[in-house]
Amino acid sequence: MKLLILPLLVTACAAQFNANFKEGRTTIVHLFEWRWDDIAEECERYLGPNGFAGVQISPPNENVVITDPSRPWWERYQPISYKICTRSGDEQQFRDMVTRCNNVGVFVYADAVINHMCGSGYGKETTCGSPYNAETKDFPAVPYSYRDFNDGKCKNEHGAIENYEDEKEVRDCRLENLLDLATGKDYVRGKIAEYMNHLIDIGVAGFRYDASKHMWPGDLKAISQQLHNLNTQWFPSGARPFIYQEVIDLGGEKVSADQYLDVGFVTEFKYGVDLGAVIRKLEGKKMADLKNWGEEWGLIPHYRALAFTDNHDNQRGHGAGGSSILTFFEARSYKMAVGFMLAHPYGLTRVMSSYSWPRTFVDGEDIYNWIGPPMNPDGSIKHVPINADSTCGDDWVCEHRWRQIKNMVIFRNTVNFQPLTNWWDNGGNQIAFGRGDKGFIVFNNEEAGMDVTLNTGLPAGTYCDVISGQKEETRCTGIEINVSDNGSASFRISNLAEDPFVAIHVGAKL
Ligand code: QV4
Ligand code: CA
Repeated sequence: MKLLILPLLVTACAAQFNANFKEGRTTIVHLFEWRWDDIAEECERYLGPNGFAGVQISPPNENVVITDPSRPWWERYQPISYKICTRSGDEQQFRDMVTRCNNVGVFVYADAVINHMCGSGYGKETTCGSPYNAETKDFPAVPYSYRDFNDGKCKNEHGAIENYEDEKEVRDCRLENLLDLATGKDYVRGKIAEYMNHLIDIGVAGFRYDASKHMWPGDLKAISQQLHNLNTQWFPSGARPFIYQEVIDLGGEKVSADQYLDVGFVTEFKYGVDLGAVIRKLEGKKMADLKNWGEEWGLIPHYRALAFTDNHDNQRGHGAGGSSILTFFEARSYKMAVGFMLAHPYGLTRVMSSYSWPRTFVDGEDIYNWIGPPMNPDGSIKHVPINADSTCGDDWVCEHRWRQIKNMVIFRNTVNFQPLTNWWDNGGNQIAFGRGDKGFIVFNNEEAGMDVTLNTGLPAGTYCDVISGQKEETRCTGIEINVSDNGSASFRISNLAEDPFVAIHVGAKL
């Protein structure tokens, strides 16, 4: 009997770390601030056909309306209730999106803002008209009352987190003065689980737990255990919601990412900070140093890591990351960083899809980092127009539609489960590596040209470089690379190239 139980336990405990991706898919795209109807369209016309595994969506629950400044993106991180009712759409549009995305194998990961409700000092308007009173801590649409907040537990006189060295303060006081939910209370845990179960029953595959650093791991575990199995219309019976927790840990704080590893995956913020520094060549860092990229750089275990180059916070100076973070504003370097991330075996990858704003630094601070998504005069979020050349219109950046990034998502799918092989570097900023016998990538981040013959590990043949072009029917619209019988190939990459890196894989073999 004992023998029988062991395998069941193993599968049960491993289940919460399973992203539930469709076979052969690997990468989540964060369609930041997109409307539900546009996401449904994007799943069917682009994400499904190009092998994206999932979409992270902005918080779907009712939030406060902030008019000063005018509709900042961060108003969606100030919940009023758990009604599915925001500028992205209502519950019907949400259901339609989840169904249409699931039907094409692109699963939905919801941004769950469960540590807190709103801050104080904003007007009475909300995205769904629910009444609330931040001063008396009344949220009748949940309902929550003053009894459901941590103020009694917070030991400092202001009620807001001041000392990040005190792990009790970090969890039990208010982040940015946002009303801190008593996630230790059964009633509050029950309301949060009820909200997430509503989303799970609609078809959602998992959650980003927002501000996890500010909740006790035990509370998160207790809440997660109350979650339903996934909807069997799209997922195998017994499938568990995938959890990835936002914990900003660049080291040196009492609260660290490893305290959360048995609850679920954890966002690895060091990834974008360190990779950005290498590609920007800060403090003498060079790409050859990436030979041991991963846990040896102090990153969390790869089998629990949500890897990303930038996110909606640190692309605009919020949260952690600082000046080394690469974003779409530094497009050439950004594509190299995203290309490296998608080629390297470390972690579960998420790519950012942004909207642009007039970034303006005054005394080192971007004074427009609050600007929200493209907006109509009535305050609604604009639809995402798709241009004839498949880029997005208005201020939507759509990095996920950039040929180099989309093709590297396909590269990652093609080389999935293959080890890192055939590492080569010139001791400086020229590197190359393969993924078994499925793919190979070469970077030239030097100020000089590159002309080398390398062992790719790939079968002989002619390959299309998926960075300078792509395979369309039987032809290559970019550079062709000939791999000889012994697996070697020559790579010539000018340092003046539009994108100074080359990637080939067996799916792009002519
Ligand atoms: C400030 C002061 C308060 C004061 C208040 C008066 O801090 O003391 O009482 O003004 O109005 C917004 C404002 C902020 C304001 C706060 C409360 O920017 O100035 O407080 O509202 O009114 C996003 C933004 C925040 C924003 C928040 C809520 O980044 O600026 O605060 O939404 O609208 C840490 C955490 C990490 C967090 C990161 C940003 O460990 O978890 O900070 N990241 C996540 C999300 C992030 C979001 C939150 C958490 C909060 O990724 O987008 O913050 O849900 O590192
Ligand atoms: Ca808290």
